[in-house]
Amino acid sequence: MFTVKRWWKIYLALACFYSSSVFACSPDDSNYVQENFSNGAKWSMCWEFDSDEGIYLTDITYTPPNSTTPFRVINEVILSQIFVPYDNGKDRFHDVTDYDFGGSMIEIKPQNCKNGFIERIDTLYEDNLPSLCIKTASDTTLHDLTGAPASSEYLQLFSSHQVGAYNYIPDWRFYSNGMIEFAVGATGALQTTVNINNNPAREDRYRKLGWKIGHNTVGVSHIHNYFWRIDFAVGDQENDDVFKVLRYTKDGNKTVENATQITKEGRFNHKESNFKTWFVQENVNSNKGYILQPGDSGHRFKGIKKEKFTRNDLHISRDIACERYASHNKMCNGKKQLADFIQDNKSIENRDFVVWYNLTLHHIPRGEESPEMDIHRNSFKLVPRNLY
Ligand SMILES: [Cu+2]
Repeated sequence: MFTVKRWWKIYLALACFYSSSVFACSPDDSNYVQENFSNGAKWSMCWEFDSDEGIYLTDITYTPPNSTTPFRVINEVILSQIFVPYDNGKDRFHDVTDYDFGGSMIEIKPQNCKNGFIERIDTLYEDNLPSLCIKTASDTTLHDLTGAPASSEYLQLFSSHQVGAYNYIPDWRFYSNGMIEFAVGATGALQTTVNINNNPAREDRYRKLGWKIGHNTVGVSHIHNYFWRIDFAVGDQENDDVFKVLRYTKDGNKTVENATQITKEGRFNHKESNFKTWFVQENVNSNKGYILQPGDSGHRFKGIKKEKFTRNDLHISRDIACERYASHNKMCNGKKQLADFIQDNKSIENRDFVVWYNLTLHHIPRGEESPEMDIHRNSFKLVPRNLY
């Protein structure tokens, strides 16, 4: 067993260190979270609430084991859209911007947040709603070199959003080894089901669009596209971060790394054949940074003509505040979707940039998911490199 010291609010001398002009989020703030782990590492951040995206996180820093210096990683990360087009071609939901994703937060009960703390939030419809669980957990399946049991601890923040029949669970995890995992789980009930009225022709038609989940019902297949907007600030300064594409290519019997620095806004795709991944580096002279390790990337949904924001796995753009949502973005000089934010000739060198990453899940309903659905969870990881 491990003991994790929990410091929700710290009013110590450290405050002046953290609350310098660089850090907008201070230990004095009621939305400040800090977790100290048994290996000596720490994570700290602030959470915020918005009626569209719900919970988002700012000022995320990691202090490696055996260090007393917090290393800044991310200025702000938000869930910037959940786009759910159905295989019937008609239903196309933009859940974050169009369905009050933040306002649809529901109460988290203590049994869902064991060993944790539930923050109360004023949503559009309810004041003081206990709806953000902040807790620590541990992966105890690890073993060390000698085979002795070991564990990896993590800080977890999650909320639950009732959107139609679905419950979406944005889940943010920060591990004691410096790794980050961003995820969305989906549970609740299937949204679109069709009664086939014992009509064989109708059954035939709908079976092609989904799966028979009951005597007289077909669940319509659909895609969950999750988008995150990550404003990195690796190592304090946000304007000197460097973005690189890492490719691992064959050189005879060997596999060698090829790193290419990206200097302009752009669109990128994951490619399994060369283990392609991405690296956000502290600055040109530093080897410290975070690798974006793709998750659930076996398939990509490409939408119809007007859904250009679905065409790529990752985008980079300058950090422009009103460019916030991957689709149905409002009031931003006519820029309505991610594809509008990217201009190939715009330099990101020595500028603050944001990374947009998205995942696709083709959800084919099963009888086992009715009337209640197991959680399906999609995630990706940010993995530290050369931090300690
Ligand atoms: Cu689904």
